[in-house]
Amino acid sequence: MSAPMRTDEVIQLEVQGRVGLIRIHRPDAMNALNDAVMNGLRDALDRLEADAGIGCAVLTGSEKVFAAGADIVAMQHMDFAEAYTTDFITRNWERLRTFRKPVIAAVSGFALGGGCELAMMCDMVFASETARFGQPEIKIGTLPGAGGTQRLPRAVGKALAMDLCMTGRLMDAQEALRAGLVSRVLPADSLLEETLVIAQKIASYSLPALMMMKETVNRAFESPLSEGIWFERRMLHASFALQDQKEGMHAFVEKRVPNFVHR
Ligand code: CO8
Repeated sequence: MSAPMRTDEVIQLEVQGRVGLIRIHRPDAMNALNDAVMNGLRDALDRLEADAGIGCAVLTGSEKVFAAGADIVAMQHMDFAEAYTTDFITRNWERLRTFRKPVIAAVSGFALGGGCELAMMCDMVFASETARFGQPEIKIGTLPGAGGTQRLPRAVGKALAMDLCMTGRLMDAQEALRAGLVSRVLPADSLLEETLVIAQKIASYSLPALMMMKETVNRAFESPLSEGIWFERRMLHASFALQDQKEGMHAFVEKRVPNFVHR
């Protein structure tokens, strides 16, 4: 692993080749998400987005916990006026949603409440065998507030989303895999290593093609099928303007490895 681009108390960012690894690090509070974490995450994502040498990001926590949700200690006295006027959540929690490069959540241990929501904002979730997902906000008298009621039903269907949100129960990695919340379950001791290998593979592909693909897949959640298909077609046509498309197809025909230049 190369020298860290940035390390601070709660968010650690390091670069390995074309991959940026972001680690949430609040071990004393189960990686609970507060302004410092979310501002640090925003800064790290800004940095990776601006760096043309980065093709993929990985977001992770520790082996024990990805993130146990929003910081309950920090939220306990917040009243409506403060939450509303300061635009709690929206003001700094959603940078991940607008990040345009591929991002993988590598989840080990608990991903609860805002932690589960953060994972769901990523393009893919890889889970270790120890991962536990849940939206337990009901147990503390509230409800998900960072997209949980919207992304969870889209990922796992209404019945299971209601079950998880209304009972607050946790879902293990295998159930999350069956339900479609995660795409892979990996051994706990090699989760990060294997995720980074996959991230490097993704980052070796044409960055503009990946970005166009991400934008197009996300359209599936924002538009009717015919609109989504139309958008996909236009993006496909647009990809023919990329140097990387010419290189990729020529390399295939010439039976050689393509040399993508990310243009
Ligand atoms: N916030 C703050 N501190 C936390 C949090 C949290 N979410 N989770 C754990 N901690 C702290 C504990 O208080 C404890 O601190 P201390 O050592 O000082 O007592 C330390 O982390 C270790 O926690 P536990 O002793 O509880 O560890 P366990 O291994 O026994 O349990 C759990 C681990 C299961 C993860 C447990 O800590 C837990 O249930 N945490 C809370 C999970 C939760 O309810 N998450 C949802 C939070 S709300 C949310 O995310 C919604 C956001 C949107 C809100 C919108 C409002 C408008």
